[in-house]
Amino acid sequence: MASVMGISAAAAAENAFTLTIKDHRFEPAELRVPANQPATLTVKNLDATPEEFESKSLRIEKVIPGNSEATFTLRPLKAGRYKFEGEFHDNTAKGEVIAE
Ligand SMILES: [Cu+2]
Repeated sequence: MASVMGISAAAAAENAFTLTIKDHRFEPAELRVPANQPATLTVKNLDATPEEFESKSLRIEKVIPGNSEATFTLRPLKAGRYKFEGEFHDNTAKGEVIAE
């Protein structure tokens, strides 16, 4: 993404992040986003089986069918760590959004 920062609609549009699910693991497992800015997060499930992307701290819970994707709006996050997991494979599918 571009290095333009600042709280504006343009910045929000540029704060777009992607996670993939493959073999029931997230890549990257740690996703760094700028604190205090809105962002969008697209989760691409590359596995053939569905996964439920779930994060209490991010207030997201959604089933993503196999070989599909979903896009979420992240509210502006205070600096910190926000865990997420794939509820259907929570022994392997874990990660954190790190707002900084
Ligand atoms: Cu759930």
